[in-house]
Amino acid sequence: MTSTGRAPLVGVVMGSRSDWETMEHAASVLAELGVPHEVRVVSAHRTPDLLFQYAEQAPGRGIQVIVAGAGGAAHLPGMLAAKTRLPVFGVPVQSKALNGMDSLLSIAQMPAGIPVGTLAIGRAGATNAGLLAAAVLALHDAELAAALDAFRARQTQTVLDHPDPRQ
Ligand code: RP5
Repeated sequence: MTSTGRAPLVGVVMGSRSDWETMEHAASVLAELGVPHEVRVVSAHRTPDLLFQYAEQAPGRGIQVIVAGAGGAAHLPGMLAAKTRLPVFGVPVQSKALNGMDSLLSIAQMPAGIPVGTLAIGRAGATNAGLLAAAVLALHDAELAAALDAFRARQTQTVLDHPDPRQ
């Protein structure tokens, strides 16, 4: 159960606690839209058995979309996708050594047959992964569709209300 008392529909998963600084932006946009979600650290390399268990159990627990962030040799999104047919959106976390190019290529270059929807490196990717997860759920949820439309309208209005970048 989530803090709202509803079963989570989105699993926000990351390879390390150190990814939270990035992945909190996926969680916060889901919270803003009222999407029940859970947040878990599941490492492809340090906790491989937990990864398998998470992917296998997620559909039965009501999870409909997985947002997975990882950095460096970022195998988490791809391995989750290999173990579940739920849609997986991958967020490349910006790594120190290679600025996230390693994460991006690790997540994007999946072999044909096991897709991962890959977002941008870092905060923008995490935010957009949350928005994409919400958009998938909104296909069958009119209230959420309205919340997404309102989010976009607010975003548009904010830009229109501040046309001068010096102010
Ligand atoms: C990856 O290794 C994680 O996703 C993280 O981005 C990176 C570094 O992890 P820590 O060493 O900070 O735990 O598995």
